[in-house]
Amino acid sequence: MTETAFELAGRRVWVAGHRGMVGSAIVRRLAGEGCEILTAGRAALDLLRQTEVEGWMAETRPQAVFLAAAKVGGILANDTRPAEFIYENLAIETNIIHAAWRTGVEKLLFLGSSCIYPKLAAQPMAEDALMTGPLEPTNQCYALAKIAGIKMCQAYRRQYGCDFISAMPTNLYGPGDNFDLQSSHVVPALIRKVHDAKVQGHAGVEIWGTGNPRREFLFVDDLADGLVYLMKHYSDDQHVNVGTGEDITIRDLAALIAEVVGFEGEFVFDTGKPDGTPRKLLDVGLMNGLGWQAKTRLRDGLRLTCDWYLTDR
Ligand code: GFB
Repeated sequence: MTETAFELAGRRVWVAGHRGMVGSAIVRRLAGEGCEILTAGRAALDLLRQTEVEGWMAETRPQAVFLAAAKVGGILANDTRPAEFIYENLAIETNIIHAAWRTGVEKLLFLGSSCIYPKLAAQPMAEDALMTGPLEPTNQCYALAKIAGIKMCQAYRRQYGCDFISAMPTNLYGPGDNFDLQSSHVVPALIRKVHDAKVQGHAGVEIWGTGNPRREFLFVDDLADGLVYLMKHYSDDQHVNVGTGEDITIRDLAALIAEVVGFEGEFVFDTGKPDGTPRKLLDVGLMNGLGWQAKTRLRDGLRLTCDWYLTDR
């Protein structure tokens, strides 16, 4: 770890994946940093094509990169489309990390996910739980791609001296999330289902699985703040967990969303759908020790996300 701050002011900073929930939050967070923000839309740059990525980076010469571009989705999308998740994530990270080395990027931050840890890892999950046991089957293709990304950053640091770091966020939610019921994560899915039930006067809302799994939820603008903090203050090959350090059952999450939305009906559990990992709670001791903590309470973040869904989507 180095204490030396990496200044963003005056630098060209590429946010790869700027249209996604995480990328757009990073762009919002960078607005006050005095840097030049670079973005590339899909029509201009296909991240799955190595020569395009190398050509674009050689031309635009980013000095720092937030690698937030990824194929992401909820439990069902991961379980039913594993080829897309392994191929697209491996291709995107390989293309960008390799081109970052070739074009002399000064600092790169790669984003993973808490699903890199073993299905039955001891809770809360510290960074050293990586590769200590079998992965959760519903998302192992995504997890393997993300583990490869961490290893690439470590390898390029070791062999070439690149200042490439990795952050592992817990489950995320917030403005800009995907509200499609087949491919989304649980928070946007339940906001949409609960809101629709309220408006249409339905008495029940369906929840996948048993409602017993526990998850930790981080508001995406908190994540963006943590990522900028790491970019400026952290330089090491150890990946860093980013979360709140608190978790909740899916059943209680649903009740909280119902409260925020103002829905008074019942929840019905579809146990034909997978639960996934029984519990995913990150040990955030390393990140807290670096001087950063999440700020947004779950209830407040859910309110902001509902507002965005109803007004800005
Ligand atoms: O958010 P989610 O899809 O992600 O599901 P994972 C979390 C839990 O909520 C699971 C339950 O136990 C789901 O069965 N759930 C209940 C629902 N109702 C719903 C619903 O309507 N929609 C959804 N989507 N879930 C993903 C991974 O796992 O999380 C990825 O597949 C990634 O790889 C991501 O790590 C953060 O936490 O289960």
